[in-house]
Amino acid sequence: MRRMASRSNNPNGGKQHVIQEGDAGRVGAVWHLGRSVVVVLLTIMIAACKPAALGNGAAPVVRAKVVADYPHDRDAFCQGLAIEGATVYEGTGQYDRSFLRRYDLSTGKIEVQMKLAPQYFGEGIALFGDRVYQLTWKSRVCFLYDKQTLQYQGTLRYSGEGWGLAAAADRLYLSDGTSTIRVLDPDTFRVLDRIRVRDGRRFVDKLNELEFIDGYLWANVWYEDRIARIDPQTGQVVTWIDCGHIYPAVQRPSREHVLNGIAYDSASGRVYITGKNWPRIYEVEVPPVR
Ligand SMILES: [Ca+2]
Repeated sequence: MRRMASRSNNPNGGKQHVIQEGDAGRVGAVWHLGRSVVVVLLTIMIAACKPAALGNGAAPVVRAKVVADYPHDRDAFCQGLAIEGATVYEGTGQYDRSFLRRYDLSTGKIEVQMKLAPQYFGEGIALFGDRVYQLTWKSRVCFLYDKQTLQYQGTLRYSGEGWGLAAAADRLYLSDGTSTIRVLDPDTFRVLDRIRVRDGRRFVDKLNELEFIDGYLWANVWYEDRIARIDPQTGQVVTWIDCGHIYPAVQRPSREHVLNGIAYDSASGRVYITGKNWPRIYEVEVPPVR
């Protein structure tokens, strides 16, 4: 039995060895598992109970279903995603590596790309009118570009940090890593309102990339594989959308490569998601709000 570990092709021999021994299936062996294995089992049990821990008025969980997938640049540290028809707009982050680019959904071929000056860390983007808006993380400026040429058109200023941005018919929504979403006038960035996002009675923070879809605000949560579908009138999470199976964390080269892109093409009704340095953009179907 002890040789099972060496027969496996898992390069992480140490971890695999512990799991294999615990799987011996003999009652006597259980007493020799040791405290560390018990801790591991307890951790797994607690993790398995996590959705139930959302109880006490918490929103139900639904699962996103992948129906198609498209190329995504593995060097793109996605911070903002917007899609219209066959055209993708993506803003990326990191200092001296931040871009705004427009490319073809099917081929991934870049049509236009603008690089930010090295002192700017790009964040969320949104399409509004004939412009693209691009936030910066800590510089408190939002850059405006022409949607076709991506030529720079101007700058709007805001306080605090910029994380995600989404456009509705007459307003923009801005996240900043807290549980508060600011509602902004698209022309002036004047704050029209603030939404505190709650799941039951619990505030939900680390809200990141945003998209406004069918009257709801969708926000993925930093370092989590789930998307909150939020009622923008009340701030209540009405549904959690589980995306953990789409590009599982164990397949990612870095724990920084999190889900961080939501896009909605209102003409077709299609929803797309991707993440930081993910290999694909996924078109998903999600059950509607009941
Ligand atoms: Ca988006």
